[in-house]
Amino acid sequence: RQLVFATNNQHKTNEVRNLLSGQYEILNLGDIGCTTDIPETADSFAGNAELKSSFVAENFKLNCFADDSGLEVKALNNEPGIYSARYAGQRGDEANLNLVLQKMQGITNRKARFRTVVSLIQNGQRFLFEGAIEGTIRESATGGNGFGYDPIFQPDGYDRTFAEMDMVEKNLISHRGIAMGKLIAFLKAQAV
Ligand code: ITT
Repeated sequence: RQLVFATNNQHKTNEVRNLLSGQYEILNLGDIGCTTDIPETADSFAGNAELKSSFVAENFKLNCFADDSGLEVKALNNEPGIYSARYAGQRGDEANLNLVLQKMQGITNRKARFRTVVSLIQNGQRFLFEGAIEGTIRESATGGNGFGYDPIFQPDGYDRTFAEMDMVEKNLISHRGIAMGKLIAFLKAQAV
């Protein structure tokens, strides 16, 4: 069975493929020949996730799901939030995480959370699934796995960053893992 994941992000694709391996073949935007950079102009994760999934549903006539996600840092008024992918002005994980580290210099409240909202469009109907994980922002980056802000995010209850975990361990606790778990449960409940 195939499921279309409306993303250009190869890291997200890999994480979701790992979660759904054996159950679904995941096709991302590249796999369905969608070369458009879908505009993300909404003011929330849910709104942007719906823009991405709607674009594919309308233009490709396919059921699909999309993920909009990001890092919310308490002391930075929940920035970078929906601007996570381009916080430092353009795409680039290193520049983005360095900007967070720079803004957090001297700040003792290091609380942060990762959030994901998944939008599913199924036969014209829309569904949302959310996941979040609480943690703290490290003083410096550590670890080589994952992507984005993983090297500076330490989930509560762990002494390692997401970038020091392998994909399976991160997926078990991450915002995306939680949201995808809800999507999978929803799809399973339908498959009677
Ligand atoms: P698509 O829109 O094509 O799915 P994107 O990278 O543009 O890919 P978003 O608009 O949802 O995705 O931006 C999410 C950004 O938030 C992402 O580029 C990372 O910088 C950050 N992010 C999201 N999930 C993350 C994770 O699990 N680990 C680290 N950083 C993450």
